[in-house]
Amino acid sequence: MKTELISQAYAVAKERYAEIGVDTEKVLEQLQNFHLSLHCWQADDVKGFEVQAGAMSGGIQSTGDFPGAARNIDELRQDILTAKSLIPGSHRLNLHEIYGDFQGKVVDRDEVTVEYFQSWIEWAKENNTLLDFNSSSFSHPKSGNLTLANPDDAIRGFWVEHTKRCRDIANAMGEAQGDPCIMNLWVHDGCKDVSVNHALYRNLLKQSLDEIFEKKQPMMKDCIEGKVFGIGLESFTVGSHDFYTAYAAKNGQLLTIDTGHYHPTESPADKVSAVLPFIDELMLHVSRPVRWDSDHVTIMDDPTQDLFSEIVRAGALDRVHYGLDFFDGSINRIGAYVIGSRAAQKCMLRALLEPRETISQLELAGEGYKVLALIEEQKAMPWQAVYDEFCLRNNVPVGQSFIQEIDKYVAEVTSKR
Ligand code: RNT
Ligand code: ZN
Repeated sequence: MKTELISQAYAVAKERYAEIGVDTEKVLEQLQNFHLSLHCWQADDVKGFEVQAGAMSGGIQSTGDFPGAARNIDELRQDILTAKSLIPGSHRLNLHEIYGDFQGKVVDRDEVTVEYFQSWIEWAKENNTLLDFNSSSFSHPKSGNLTLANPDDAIRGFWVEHTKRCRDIANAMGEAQGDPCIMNLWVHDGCKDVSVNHALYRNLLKQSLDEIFEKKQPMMKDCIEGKVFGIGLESFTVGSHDFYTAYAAKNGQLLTIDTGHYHPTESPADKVSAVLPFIDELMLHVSRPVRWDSDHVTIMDDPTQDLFSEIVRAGALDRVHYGLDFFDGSINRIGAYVIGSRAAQKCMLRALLEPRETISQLELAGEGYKVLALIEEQKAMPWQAVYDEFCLRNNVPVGQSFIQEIDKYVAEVTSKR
């Protein structure tokens, strides 16, 4: 694409937005400061690098076996750097515990220490990347249906120990990078069928969380993620959205909103202003549920747009951490990262370009049709020219031209795996 054309289109867009009181230069600056946390697990279908790794479990599933998945830590790092080179801006990397550098050793989850993440810390530093972290309670012989809510003390204790150790690792990452590492806690605990022990399981989960969060960890932040159900655990989820919202509000954790974790007609976007008066910060897991929590690649759909618009409208940009959480094994995985990340950025860009103040005043003045008119008009404003300019300024391919870069990477790298 010709650079002059992009610049000309941007110049026109800048004028058009200036007419409605929006400063695109300021918005471009805001977009530059909008950092996604790229999830490492799209690169290998959530397998990780444990020597003793078994089958995937815990109610989640990655479907498809598109060739070229990362098979080891070096391939995964190379894939992440390639994806990052095609996404404008600077972004964090979100690791799961099972992605440690175990160096051929069997390290059980209750034995993990920061030593196995030292090479990640160094890699991140060399590549100017900040790290986030997750405890991993799935895909393990002790995962079963219940982990932190297990009435068997030995199993519950095992997962409490794992999660405590993960917090130590996250804190060490935070210290090393001079920026708090955000650690997400999600467990699949639930029941496949009717059960009479819901209260028992929830009290056990609360007890486990109390034990886990007892230790103060100044360089990490804890976030907790609920969901509706997992595969094979359809009837009951111990860590539901209500459970974690109440826990986070009472105890000061961050709440994770995964866009695939609600009932199909429930709006994740609507949670933002509902919980922010009580919860200081949110973590997002931006994904795309198709009929269930399928974790399809994020696109610019209405739910994603609504979510980012609600954050901007709530003035909460700096109270939210922007994690991605999709894993599609049926398409090129680098392509998945690039499409999903760019879609999230475009939604954020459109949210930032909205003439909020004007629309807000009209709404307060009771000018209903004008509010609707302006919101409708925004959809056809030249936001795309602003995004192209953003790519150009960040030296990444503009528009669809990232496709040929991925083709090249396939030819040179992933097709040889
Ligand atoms: C599962 C949760 C969880 C996982 C990752 C791998 O439903 O969304 O966040 O996807 O931790
Ligand atoms: Zn999630």
